[in-house]
Amino acid sequence: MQRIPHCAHWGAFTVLVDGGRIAGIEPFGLDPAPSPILASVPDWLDPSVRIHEPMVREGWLQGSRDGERRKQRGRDRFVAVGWDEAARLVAGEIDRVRTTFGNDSIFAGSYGWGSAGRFHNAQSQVRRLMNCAGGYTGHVETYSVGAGAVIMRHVTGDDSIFYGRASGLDTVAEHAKLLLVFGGLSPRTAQVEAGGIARHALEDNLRRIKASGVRVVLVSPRRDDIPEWVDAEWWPIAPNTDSALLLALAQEIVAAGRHDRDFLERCCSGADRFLAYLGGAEDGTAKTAEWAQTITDIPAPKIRALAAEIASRRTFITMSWSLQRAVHGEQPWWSAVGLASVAGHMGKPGGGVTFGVASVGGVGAPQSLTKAPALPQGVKPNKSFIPVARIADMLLNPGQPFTYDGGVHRYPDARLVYWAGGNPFHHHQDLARLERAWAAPETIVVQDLVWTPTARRADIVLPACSSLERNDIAGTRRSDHVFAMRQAVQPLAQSRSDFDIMRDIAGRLGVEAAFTEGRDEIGWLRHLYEDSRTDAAVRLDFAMPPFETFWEQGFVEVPTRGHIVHLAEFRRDPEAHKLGTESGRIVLYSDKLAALALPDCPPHPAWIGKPEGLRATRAATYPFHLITAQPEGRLHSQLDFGCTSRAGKTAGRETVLLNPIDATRLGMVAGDTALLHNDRGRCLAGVRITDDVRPGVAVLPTGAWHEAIETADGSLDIAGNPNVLTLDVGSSGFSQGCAAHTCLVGIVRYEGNAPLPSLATAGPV
Ligand SMILES: Nc1nc2c(c(=O)[nH]1)N[C@H]1C(S)=C(S)[C@@H](COP(=O)(O)OP(=O)(O)OC[C@H]3O[C@@H](n4cnc5c(=O)[nH]c(N)nc54)[C@H](O)[C@@H]3O)O[C@H]1N2
Ligand SMILES: Nc1nc2c(c(=O)[nH]1)N[C@H]1C(S)=C(S)[C@@H](COP(=O)(O)OP(=O)(O)OC[C@H]3O[C@@H](n4cnc5c(=O)[nH]c(N)nc54)[C@H](O)[C@@H]3O)O[C@H]1N2
Ligand SMILES: [Mo]
Repeated sequence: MQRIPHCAHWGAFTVLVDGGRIAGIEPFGLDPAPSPILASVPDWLDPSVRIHEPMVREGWLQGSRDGERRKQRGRDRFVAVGWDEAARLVAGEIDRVRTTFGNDSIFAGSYGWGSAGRFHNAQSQVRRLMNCAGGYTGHVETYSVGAGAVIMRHVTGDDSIFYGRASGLDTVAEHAKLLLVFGGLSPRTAQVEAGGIARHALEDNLRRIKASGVRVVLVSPRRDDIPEWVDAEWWPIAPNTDSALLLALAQEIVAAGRHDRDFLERCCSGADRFLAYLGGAEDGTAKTAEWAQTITDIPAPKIRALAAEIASRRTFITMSWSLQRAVHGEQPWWSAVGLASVAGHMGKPGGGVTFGVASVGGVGAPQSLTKAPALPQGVKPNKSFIPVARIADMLLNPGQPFTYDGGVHRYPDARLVYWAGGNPFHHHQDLARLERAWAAPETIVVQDLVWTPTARRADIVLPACSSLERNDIAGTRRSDHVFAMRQAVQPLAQSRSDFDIMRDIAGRLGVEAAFTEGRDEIGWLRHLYEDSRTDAAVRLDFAMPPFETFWEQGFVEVPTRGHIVHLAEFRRDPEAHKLGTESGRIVLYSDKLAALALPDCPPHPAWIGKPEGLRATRAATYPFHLITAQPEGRLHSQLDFGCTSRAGKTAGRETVLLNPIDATRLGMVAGDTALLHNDRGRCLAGVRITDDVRPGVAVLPTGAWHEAIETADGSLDIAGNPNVLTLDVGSSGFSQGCAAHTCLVGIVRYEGNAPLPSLATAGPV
């Protein structure tokens, strides 16, 4: 029996290999709470879902770039062509498009999580190749934190408050009296970290917080967003209305004369304008507790009492990334900074705001001080980009202007799309719209392990092998270990590693030497590791072992920075520690935003009504607010066919959570099939009934492999992918982030006889 060290986004583990086959998986010994998803890892090798050989769509081969034939994507047959022909075709398309239309016409943003391996990281590999080949259109920002990231760089100056370098949970148990949780602190999401995680520490931290008697209030449409044993008080807020609650808490503190005048004066800019807005100077409405009650469903007396508590006790606010994945997603985050500034908690131990604690496992956990291994993507020779979630907009509107972060830019005319390691036909909103947009490019290349809905809609499909079938290295700034990901088994069928695929294409474009820099796989791993090791030695005087030792033992621990008190130095001396904002201070009113005069992103934190929400007129037709949370038993759409993902399904389809009151009203019982619908699409889901979800809210996790059938009433997704229902608009004209959580649907009991999705009937059991 061989023991092979390896790592996934949900944790490190040892693969037990016997006679070339996987006999078992053992979680990393130091992990106090290993992720259950580890059990699904061997399912990557299931041949029934894998792409075995390079394939080309028949209609593309026959008609190449013919407009009508492009609409056949997803319906045509595929023809096996072998690697030589596939690589020749792909290199030929890259060369044709760059020569005829210019490199801007190659879209290779290629968003997606791929595997934990930092070398074979598919999107880095694609971009490195494209940079060698003259450039490409890429993307900026992420689906995770589109709106929040853009606004926070203007409010607190950088990424630290939302990417893990702000105050963590470790400071809460020691110093805080009140913990306000907006969204959640859930082991469900914390089990994952991009690039792997050594120790899942959330539950240990929560136990400490509970033991030290910190009062915890959970503001969320779901009670199960925090473990039950934490005994949090649950405030079942109407989704997308948190900024109204936060503004009212701030206003009540101001009205009681208990705001921290010194902090607002010394450390913030524009506080007077913000406070004037709270008091009603702008629109005649003071943002009182009574005002917020009508928007949030939270009773006014509770809001006023909480405001008094915040003013008198050290309060830590955590806010999930989810809250900003919405229309006007800037506002809940900016309002939280506004509240914590008014209360004067920013920069105090156990006080202030951190975004994304437990959204991924590494935020709120100790941060690595070393340079995490990463494949250099090279220098991008051209500037063309889109905000990541504007993909369908780009394809539908070539040459048209869009706004982003205060600038005006133009969408390129994308003729070639190259996607590796991502699954837009799970991750993007309003999939029917994406489907229409998808007919625009002349050629679409998809490089993946498995026949995802995106691979099925490609012209050229390149089979990558899984991380288990190659060597790689894992590690991130949000973890305290670097892990070896050693090859456990041989690549399945004709699949190749991402690097081998790219190297072949690079060779045909005449840029192999620049692409590989003369290194092979192990040469690169050694190089990336040595890069981190040298950095640790020079900068930190920390000795990481030589590559051979690391590779043999499978992991190395790196030094971390614990107990961060974010903005502490700034608070002490704001002049000496200026923030990277327009004023050098925390921005509560932005002159930059005022000059832009955007209708959907005002110059201070504000409540703005939403196009879809429980109070919107549209709710008369579509009465349920749909929350598309991250799935418990898988990572996005990865391993949807795996055992832990399947365990969460209901009779083969994704499970929707409904409150008992709603279920009774709809005449539904557990195990029924629900039809979720709106004017964008329809999908089926199996019903689970729980009072952990507030009335009026339905929760359908993301990631079920989109599978549509045509019915008399139009297209119907039979797997339960919620993105046939979600709204594809930018969070605002400022940030252009993903707004998936702003979505209303109707729900009825499904009486038809739609088939089960293919994954329910094939694959491993
Ligand atoms: N409605 C709604 N939609 C959402 C969200 C939401 O909250 N609500 N959340 C959004 C967020 S935050 C995110 S991050 C996105 C996630 O969206 P994605 O990152 O696109 O989702 P994944 O399923 O992780 O896609 C990764 C793909 O990489 C493939 N893969 C795995 N390993 C390898 C490899 O080694 N090589 C190659 N070439 N491929 C590999 C997998 O098979 C899979 O198809 O979804 C977004 N979509
Ligand atoms: N198991 C698992 N873990 C994951 C992932 C995965 O696919 N699977 N994906 C990872 C990725 S890429 C990301 S970006 C993170 C995302 O991390 P998050 O964005 O934090 O995760 P979500 O599950 O989208 O949302 C968390 C909770 O926020 C609550 N919520 C939603 N809308 C609102 C609102 O308007 N107000 C309030 N108060 N609460 C709201 C919902 O009840 C939801 O359960 O998760 C990561 N972790
Ligand atoms: Mo994400």
